[in-house]
Amino acid sequence: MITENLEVKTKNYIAGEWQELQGEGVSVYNPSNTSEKVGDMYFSTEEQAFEAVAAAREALPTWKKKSGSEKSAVLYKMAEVLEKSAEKVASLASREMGKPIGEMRGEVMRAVNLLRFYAAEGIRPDGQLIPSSEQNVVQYSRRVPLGVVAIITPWNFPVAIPIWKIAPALICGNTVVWKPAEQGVLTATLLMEVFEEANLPKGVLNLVIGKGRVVGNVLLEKAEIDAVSFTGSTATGQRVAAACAQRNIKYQTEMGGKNAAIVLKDADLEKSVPVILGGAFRSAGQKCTATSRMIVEKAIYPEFVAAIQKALNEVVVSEASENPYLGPVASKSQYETVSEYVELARKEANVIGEGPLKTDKQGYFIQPMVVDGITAEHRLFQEEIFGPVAAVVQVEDFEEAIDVCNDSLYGLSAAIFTNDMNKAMRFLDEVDAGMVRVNQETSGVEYQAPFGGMKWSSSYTREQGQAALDFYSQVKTCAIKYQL
Ligand code: UN1
Repeated sequence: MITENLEVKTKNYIAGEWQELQGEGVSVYNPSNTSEKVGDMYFSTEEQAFEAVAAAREALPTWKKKSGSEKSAVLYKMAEVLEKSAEKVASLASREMGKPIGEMRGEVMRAVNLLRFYAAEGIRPDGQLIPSSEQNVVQYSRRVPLGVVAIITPWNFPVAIPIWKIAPALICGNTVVWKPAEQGVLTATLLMEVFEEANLPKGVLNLVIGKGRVVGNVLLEKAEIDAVSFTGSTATGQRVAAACAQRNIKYQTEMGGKNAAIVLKDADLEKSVPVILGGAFRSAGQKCTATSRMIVEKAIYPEFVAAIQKALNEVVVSEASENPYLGPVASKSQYETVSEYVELARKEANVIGEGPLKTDKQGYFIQPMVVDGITAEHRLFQEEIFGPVAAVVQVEDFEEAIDVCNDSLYGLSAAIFTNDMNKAMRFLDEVDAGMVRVNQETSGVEYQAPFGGMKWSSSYTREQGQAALDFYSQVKTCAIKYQL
């Protein structure tokens, strides 16, 4: 068992067996303290990716025949063992990708709850009785599995996102090949060790660690899989969609966002601003649901700016282990990408405020920043930054706020801050986003509700809640004539 603070090493888990990885390793350092080594990543070859798919294929006939309650029992057990190891998983994940430990604990508990939610689906109805137009015919529809599902997950929720894909995939009777993102592979290896204790049947859940261009490529282009669920960048999502469409296999892509918070003139700024900044900056803004645009009615603009400045001074940026409001970004490459936007902001925008940095550790810390003085067409207002940088524009009125909000390639989530019921309802109707909220932050989705975006944010399917069951299954319509 991997124990806290030991350096860990990635391994594959295929057909119920651990597989050591060869080749050149890459050391992983804690983004909160880059002199602390957390572990080593080793990567799979193409052959190993094929082996994982073969294992999942072999396990499929038995797993898909299991009754709902048999599958349910496995998921309940996964929830139990994860809950028991929650602290260990949260601690490693926090050291691997820098999310503050308090948030990481919450994420692990979200995963436990997701496992229980989908475990319960094993004994819920999985079809409908549909009247036939003929006599003496019973007609019904039922969900059946897709087969072998490839699950490709990002690093920003290294525990919750894999689980919100794996749990519904399994309860629907599919077998899984899971490829985590590089910056989450140590956590993935530990999670798999934890799940080993749940006695999953061999080959039902396989972990294959590797590079996108090797393992990802085998899964998308070459191996015999039946579906793909992907969360990550819009550019990669497009490639996933194209590859799957070519092969006519089912896919879902959850991609970027450029989520707006609209602030109307009647908003209670004292209460709203902390909520807006929480949505923008927790997880260092590295959520596809993070607020990165703020659209503010002219009448309260000066008060809004003052409130942002005051609140930003109180934000604590420090190492993830200390449970600050904001930790580092996840990696060197994230640091470099976000820093380019910070430079752009310093050059072309006006910095309203920056949060103070309170650590002496060397890490990938970026002070949260809110800027204005740009138009709604500016790159800072249109491109996904995936870091703690948000931009504000001023609008004349509610109508203009809706237009600016909708003027985006993305449509993942949006929020409005107001007590005006009429405008709040119009916002819910008129904004093109998959998740629309009144007086709540744009991020922090609830696992029991459908989640997904419009426009370039997703492939129109939904994750989580019961909606996930629709993705991980296909419908069969059955009819029996009991008297000819
Ligand atoms: C959340 O806001 O709680 O990758 C979840 C992401 C999203 C999930 C956001 N797919 O950030």
